[in-house]
Amino acid sequence: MATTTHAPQQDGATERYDVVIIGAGVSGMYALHHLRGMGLSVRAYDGAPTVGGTWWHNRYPGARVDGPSAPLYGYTFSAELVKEWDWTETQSSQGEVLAYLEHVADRFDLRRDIQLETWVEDARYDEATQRWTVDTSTGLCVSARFLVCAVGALSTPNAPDLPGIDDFEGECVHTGSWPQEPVSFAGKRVGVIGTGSSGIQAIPEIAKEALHVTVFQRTPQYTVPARNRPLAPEELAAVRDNWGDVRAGMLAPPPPDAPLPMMQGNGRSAFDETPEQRQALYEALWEQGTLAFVFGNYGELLVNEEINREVCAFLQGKIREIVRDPETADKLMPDHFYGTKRPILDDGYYDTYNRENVTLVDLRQDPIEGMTQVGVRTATGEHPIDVLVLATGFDAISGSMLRLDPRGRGGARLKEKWKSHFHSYLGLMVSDFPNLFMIHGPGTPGVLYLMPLGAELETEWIANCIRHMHEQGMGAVEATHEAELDWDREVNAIANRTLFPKTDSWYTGANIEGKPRHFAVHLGGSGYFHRIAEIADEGYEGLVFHAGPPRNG
Ligand code: N01
Repeated sequence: MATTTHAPQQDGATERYDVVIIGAGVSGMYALHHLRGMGLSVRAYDGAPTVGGTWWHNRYPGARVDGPSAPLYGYTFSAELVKEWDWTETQSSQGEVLAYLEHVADRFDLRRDIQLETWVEDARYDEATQRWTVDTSTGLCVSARFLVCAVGALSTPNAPDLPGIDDFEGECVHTGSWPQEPVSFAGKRVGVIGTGSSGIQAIPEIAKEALHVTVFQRTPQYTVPARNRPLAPEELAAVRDNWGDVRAGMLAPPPPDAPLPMMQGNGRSAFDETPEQRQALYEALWEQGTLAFVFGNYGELLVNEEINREVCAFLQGKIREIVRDPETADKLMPDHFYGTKRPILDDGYYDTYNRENVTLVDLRQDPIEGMTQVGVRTATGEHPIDVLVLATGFDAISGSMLRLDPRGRGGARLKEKWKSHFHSYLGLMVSDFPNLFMIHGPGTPGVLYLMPLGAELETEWIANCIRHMHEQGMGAVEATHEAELDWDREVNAIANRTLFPKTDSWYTGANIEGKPRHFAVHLGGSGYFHRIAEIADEGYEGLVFHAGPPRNG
């Protein structure tokens, strides 16, 4: 099904495609594969020197996935791919995930339609031609009927504004844009700002190599042992031999009586068990490690304050057990509801504070005042360092779309539209931005579902919408304002039944100064995908289709 042409056409300086995809990470790669498979002419652009997106940029020591690699952190669309890729650990390292994505790029011949080291600098819609024009950092200007933004939910690094940073004579690196050359910590004094997933993975690894590590912690975090280990061949075989059932299980709708669709828990109610039975479960889950601590827990975990507090107390007890110095243990004590910031897995994080070469600075007591030539200055004095590691996270979910700041109908700017709220319809489309689709945008389950599978399902929805337009002879599609408001109500209604909005986190935008504060993740789990499929089946309620395409469009 080609609406324009399979091969790009030259139109002056402008190449023309049916679809331009921004980003060649997990989502962009699948979007390219799937949309190209429909017969559309598709071109993907990425600023990095290779495919992989997040898995290229986040090469800090200790980076690895936190779900089971097989089958959860891989594509599901090809049973052959599942059969031929041998994951070696239960939670793959960054290097292994990147190698997998490189393999996928070769296996499905994606590279011929991906232009790397090409940053999309501007994207604007022309209502008369119903096309997007895209300018890139290489000077190339292309035109496409559809713009698919696979820009990543966690790909715009957030770097704190540190007074005096330009005077600092040491090295400064960010976990989310790690240098291509290896960073050596041997014999060096290292400062790490940030104790989210990235910091908690990196700190124990850096501490093994560095002369000294000073951790600057603003918010203490709960973390549970990752218990990563080699994947046994029979475990991989069990996934492969039952692939149909495994995939169907991943797609199954949540039970209607689940306390929270995205987290059904172990099927037992905490209130049907004695306090002793509950403690025994927490202990068993701690021993098991992995995200089983969340998903094998009671379904009430993320919706009931009393049960959540009990789990917090259990984890706080673990911190006191592990960390020998009581003052350090006090500083490490989190006080938010467990799971309302992204749950974290670690390999020896709390134990790292028992090392002689690690110091913890509690920024709530002793805030950073700025950088000097030789280190970090806090209220109580100077901490000399040679390397500063910023593990300070991302302008998440909406940040990369805002950085792109596309211009929709009549020059409408996304930054302006999203000044106080990240409105979207289904998390896939934005009113006033016809023919623009997002993958893992605000209003999708995004980061709270299986990212590769979510990308596949969102792409397939987008593909079906494009097919529908083609069949109906339509040239443009966009969401209505009313549909966006309704979607927002739906996202909020689910979130407000949970403890998530009670905590400052990057889910709510609270990690970025001045960012609108609201919870922008759909907590429907697999139910979200059933919901959007239903909307498509019932005739795309909430979308407006405009006739077209115009002649020569
Ligand atoms: O980022 P974060 P991340 N001064 O935002 C602190 C995914 N991921 O890169 O909590 C001082 O979680 C900030 O403090 P606070 C995963 O979804 C997955 O670690 O805002 N401190 C916090 O401690 C994850 O959730 C994997 O008060 C400052 C830290 O920096 C997401 O990416 C691995 C500061 C940032 O934590 C983001 O994780 C890694 C400042 N000015 C990442 N600004 C796996 O799959 C920020 N902080 C395992």
